[in-house]
Amino acid sequence: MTTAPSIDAVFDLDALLSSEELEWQQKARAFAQDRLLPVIEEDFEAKHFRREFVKELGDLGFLGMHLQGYGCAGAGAVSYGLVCLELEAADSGWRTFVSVQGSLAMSAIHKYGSEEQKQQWLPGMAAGDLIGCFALTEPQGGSDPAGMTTTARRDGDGWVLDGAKRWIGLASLADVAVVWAKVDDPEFGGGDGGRAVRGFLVPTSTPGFTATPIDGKLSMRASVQCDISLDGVRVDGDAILPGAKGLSGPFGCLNEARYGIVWGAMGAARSCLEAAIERSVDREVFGKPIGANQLIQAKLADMFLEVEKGILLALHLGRLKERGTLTPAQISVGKLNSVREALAIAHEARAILAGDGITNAWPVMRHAANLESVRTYEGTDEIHQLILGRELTGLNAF
Ligand code: TGC
Repeated sequence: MTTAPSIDAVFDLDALLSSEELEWQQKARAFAQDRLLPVIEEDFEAKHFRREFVKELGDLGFLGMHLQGYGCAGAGAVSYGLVCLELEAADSGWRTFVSVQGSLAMSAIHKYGSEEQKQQWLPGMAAGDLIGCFALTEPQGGSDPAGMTTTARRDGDGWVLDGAKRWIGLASLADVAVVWAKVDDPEFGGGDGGRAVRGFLVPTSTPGFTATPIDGKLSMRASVQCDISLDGVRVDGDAILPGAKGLSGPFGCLNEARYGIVWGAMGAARSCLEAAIERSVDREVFGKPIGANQLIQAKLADMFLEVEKGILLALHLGRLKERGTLTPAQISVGKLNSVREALAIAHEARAILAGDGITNAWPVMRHAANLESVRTYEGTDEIHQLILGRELTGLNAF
């Protein structure tokens, strides 16, 4: 816990939020402080994902909280963003869990599923009784989903899925996987490039479905990312998501997850800034606190500017989302800026903490390591630069 003055008091962002939004934020902040922070360093060290927290997150209403009906809270986009910010201030792994469950897996079912599919999966997922994962990225890379090689072959009334996915969050713990694959049947878009991409709801107990946690990660150690093997996985005909036709299906879910990152990364940044301020006040070198030096104050001021600008940008995007006008290019502005600035802040904070900054006595190195994953998933910096480049020039440079 910081003993330095709260940065919240300097720049009164609360004045821009409704009482309902502030309540969601306070609930998430309390969960982060009471449940996550006491154990997160130990879990990061031990590579341990605390499954029991999933139910608690469900009880708090955080899972699929921006969705309507089916046991979901139906909260606004800004409320959801604030929850992402507070969870990621503790650890990116827990914001990632909420994103994968709510923004990816549940959003896919909510946006594109049949009524039966929604009834079957969403209430249990909202409650934290069931876990979902989102299987899009493949071993050769995640930037070009149009090039996926996973296939879904028509087999009588059903489908048979074959292929491999990689970096799939929570897959080894999940009950259901939203698997994106290219279909062969022309009636479903087969043979038409990106339009042949369709989503399938695959219970993870289906024979031929195997999820293996990826070991050796130096980032996101308190959460689980997996390789998935799909080896002749047979599902019924009604496993296909009827409303997702082509790549716009998975991209529509990525928009949701990227939006959460815009907020979440600023939580990690805020945590790093708070650590840097605290240490600046209580560490004395040359007979005075290091924070009394102009060079340190200049760094803190610059870090503070980027945290506050990043949150204001997130808030602007959230208001656009609530109006229904938020575009993919605007989300790219936020994802690119938030993660880039959060990483820069983490690095600057690490330097201010000097040697202590590389230890787990402070959260900074853990945030920096986690943010390397956040920078890479849901569209790398370079992908978002190119999305913006295309927006600005009308020219496709992919
Ligand atoms: P493009 O030709 O631009 O578009 C193809 C179709 O998709 C539509 N579309 C979108 N729809 C909704 N939202 C968006 N953001 C969309 N972007 C494109 C587009 O309108 C078109 O629709 P239609 O109906 O005309 O066919 O496709 P492209 O192949 O040129 O796209 C290029 C690019 C680079 C923008 C795209 O491929 C991209 O965004 N790549 C990055 C993908 C990415 O973020 N991958 C990482 C995923 S992270 C992950 O899988 C792990 S989940 C987290 C976890 O489990 O922990």
